[in-house]
Amino acid sequence: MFKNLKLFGIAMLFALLAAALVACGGDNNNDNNGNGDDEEKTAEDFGDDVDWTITGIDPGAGIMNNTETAIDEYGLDDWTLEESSESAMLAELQTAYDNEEPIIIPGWKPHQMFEQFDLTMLEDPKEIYGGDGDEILAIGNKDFAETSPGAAKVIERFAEFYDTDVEQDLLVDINVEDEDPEDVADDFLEENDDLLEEWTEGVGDEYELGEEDVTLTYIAWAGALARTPLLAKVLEEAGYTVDQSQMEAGPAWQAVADDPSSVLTAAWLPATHADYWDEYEDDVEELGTFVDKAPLALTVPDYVVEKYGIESVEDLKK
Ligand code: PBE
Repeated sequence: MFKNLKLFGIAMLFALLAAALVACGGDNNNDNNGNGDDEEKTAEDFGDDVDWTITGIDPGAGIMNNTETAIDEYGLDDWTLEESSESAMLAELQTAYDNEEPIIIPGWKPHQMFEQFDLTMLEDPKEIYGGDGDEILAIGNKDFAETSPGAAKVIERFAEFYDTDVEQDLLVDINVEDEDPEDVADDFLEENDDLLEEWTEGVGDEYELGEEDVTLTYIAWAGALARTPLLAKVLEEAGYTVDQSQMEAGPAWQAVADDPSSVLTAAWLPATHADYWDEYEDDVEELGTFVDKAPLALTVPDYVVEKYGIESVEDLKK
């Protein structure tokens, strides 16, 4: 009996040892090979899995500056923000999403990416990205309204009508249905000739045309690529010759500050373009608000939230 007990004790010891080994082995599995897919991963695993890299866009974008600020303010010392362009970022997002691979990007609405993918905007308790969202504005040179009063009136009316839903529809037609932005604008105006009439009413009459050459300055971001050609056509219908001029964000703000015939169609205020506003506010003025609440945030696919348990920018800290 005693002997049996002793044997039992030894067996128990082995069993415990074995259990301990399995536990260690389990951990290793999770870290080192792909077998841990079903297991809960941590925010730190997420950092490792994306090489501590945020896939960014063009360096002039305000959301890039704000992301650098977020890295500082949330103490994300291990993270780097990679610069590229919106289209390159979207291509990477598409590939990651197709393969259910982790990725983190600066995101904003309205944007077709929220139509194409299931995405989560991470919480930003410090409101580095401006809380509820920015306004998307038409900003003209400070002399624009005096130089081309009719155009200023058209822009004001157009912007008053325009909103998130209108933009989201244009974005989907262009980027999901793959339609040409000029055709999308033509179709819109064909279907809404009553609006066109409203927007151009009294222009050249009650509201003088003034200087007839107008430059719409924009940046190659999806929303601007959708709304600028539409506004250009409306202004042409009102009697203007419109030049659409694509630039990087910094030069775009500068061009509008310098040129009385110029209007920026992609100003995000008060948060995202705060630096540009501080620099140029004396030389420009608001002509209208296209979208009154456009939120921005670091953004991940929903499967990242589920797999790594990340919900807030704070969770990215090592
Ligand atoms: N964006 C799109 C811009 C504003 C519009 C968010 C990339 C920016 O960050 O400046």
